[in-house]
Amino acid sequence: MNQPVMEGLRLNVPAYVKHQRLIAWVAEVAALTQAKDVYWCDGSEEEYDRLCAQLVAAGTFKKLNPALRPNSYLACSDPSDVARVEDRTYICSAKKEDAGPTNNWMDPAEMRTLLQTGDKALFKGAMAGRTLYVVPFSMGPIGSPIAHIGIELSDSPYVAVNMRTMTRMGRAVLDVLGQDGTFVPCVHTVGAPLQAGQADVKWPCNQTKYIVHFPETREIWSYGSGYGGNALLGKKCFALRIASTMGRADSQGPSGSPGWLAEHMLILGVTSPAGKKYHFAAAFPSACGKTNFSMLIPPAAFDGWKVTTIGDDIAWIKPGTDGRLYAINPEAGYFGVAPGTNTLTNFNCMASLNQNVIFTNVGLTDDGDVWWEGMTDTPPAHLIDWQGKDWTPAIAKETGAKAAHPNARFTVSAINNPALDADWDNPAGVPIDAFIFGGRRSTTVPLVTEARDWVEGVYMAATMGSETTAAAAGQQGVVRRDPFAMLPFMGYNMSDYFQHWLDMGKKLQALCATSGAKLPAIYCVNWFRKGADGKFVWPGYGENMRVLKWMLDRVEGTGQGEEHAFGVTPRYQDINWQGLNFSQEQFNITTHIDKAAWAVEMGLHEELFAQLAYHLPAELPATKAKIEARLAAE
Ligand code: SAT
Ligand code: MN
Repeated sequence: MNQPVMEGLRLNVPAYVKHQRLIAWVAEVAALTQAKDVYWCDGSEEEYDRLCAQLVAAGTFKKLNPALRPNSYLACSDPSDVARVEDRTYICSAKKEDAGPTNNWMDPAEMRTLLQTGDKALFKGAMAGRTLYVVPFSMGPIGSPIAHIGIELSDSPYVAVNMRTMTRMGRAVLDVLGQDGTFVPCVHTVGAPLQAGQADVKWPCNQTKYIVHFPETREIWSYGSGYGGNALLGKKCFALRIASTMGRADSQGPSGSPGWLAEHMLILGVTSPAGKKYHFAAAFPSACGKTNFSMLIPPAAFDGWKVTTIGDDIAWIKPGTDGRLYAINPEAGYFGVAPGTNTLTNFNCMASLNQNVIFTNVGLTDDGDVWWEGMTDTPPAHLIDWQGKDWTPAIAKETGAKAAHPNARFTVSAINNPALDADWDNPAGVPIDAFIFGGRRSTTVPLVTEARDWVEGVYMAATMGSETTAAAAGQQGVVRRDPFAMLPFMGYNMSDYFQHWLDMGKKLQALCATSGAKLPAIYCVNWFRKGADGKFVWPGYGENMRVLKWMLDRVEGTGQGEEHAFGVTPRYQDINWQGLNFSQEQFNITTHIDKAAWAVEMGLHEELFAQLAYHLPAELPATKAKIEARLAAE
């Protein structure tokens, strides 16, 4: 039966859908949520245009001036729905300790009562009056052995069109799924049912929000938000939280597989003038410049060097039999932060945004284009801000009103990026030469430090701190520990994750011993140190190439540096300064190790380890003791 009919609701199953379990699940969710009808996304351009036109008619989208920004739209969200909600995000593993102390946890049975089965279950009737969109998507190239399929059932057409850009979405995915393929079920509702005759609002959502993961059954249920990582479930929910549990589970199975890693990392390629290609994977917390770093343009002094983008946010990393780690970008688009992006900070990104873009929460200029803080030196004389209010530079000065929300975003396909790497879509992935871990720290942490070995690198990543940003709801600018930049995205116990990294290191080392390959080097960076005047000392952006080059010299065994308590840092003369006026004194500010600040920092590492004591690998406190002994001796 391909067209089951439920009370007043046709499932509208296309003839090409052969997966009975999928159809039964769609029917079940449609019945639970009382969706008005069901629409199966085929992923075509025609469909995208139609859904966008529908969003324009509903007032969710404004079509931008086609002469200035062809085929592009602006969505402005409800002011309460502008970022990920970490305090509403749950890992509902059967055992609390498997979620660990860094995640919110609720007993899965209790959560299911709350969401699905209880008298007042939130999903009951949640899609009334709305269409349920079936969004089949592949994380990774369709049909690739490293890709995984998800199906998102959402009552948000905004989600459907964003998913088309951010993932490989549509009919081709269902073709691969066939009659019985495995998929991660993702259910999403904005939580705003419509009564008969009730008019819709431009951005439906609910004050109550739940972003829920059931790791054992690999399910995602998201309620109440239409925004970003809360609603585009392929991204943080699947590609990080669920995928991280999948990668570790693989290492525990009978196959003897070392498992794999799902990381909050950009992936970039660097090609030398001689044509030698290197790959970096770099983890930074949200809104700390991953997109900019992944699209970096080297300064003029690095003539002949080229940086290319494989991914800007997420990496799935698998060991090869040669002991090298191969990374793919599971996504197909960028959901990047708009404010601060301009032709100087990220030329390639600005070029990517010329057409076929969905902007969310930026300002609308009088000629029907977009603007955000930092886009141009001179702001437009007037615009409509992201909250629909008149905005002028004078108003901004007086009230502090922003044209764009600080977490305003663009959604754009990877293929728009002029710096896209030729291997970005290669199912085999790219071999990683070095990992970079970077927090946003105005003090304490030096510009760049190389770990002396894998364990020291894992220690650096595990103890990383960063000042909070607008990407998550809550207070900003507060330093918190953000291990591996994964704090909000870990799908299981953080200490077990540290162990997985350490175990992986050991297994890779054994493989490398046979193949002659080298383990990736590990670096810790901080672009964000401030001087006494409160300004950033390091110029960042394209100038980060100078730091990348030092890392490559180290990888090649030619780069020099100075050993200190935490690892190896370049001396002033070890970096190529050609074309940049950056004094030894400025450099010292970015690299200075303040003993008192580090005593405080080590206390914070201690606090983190106390919090993560359950299953904390012994190597980490042992590394800490070594660092402390070195600090005391210096
Ligand atoms: O909202 S998202 O999770 O997609 C973006 C981010 O916080 O990194
Ligand atoms: Mn991110």
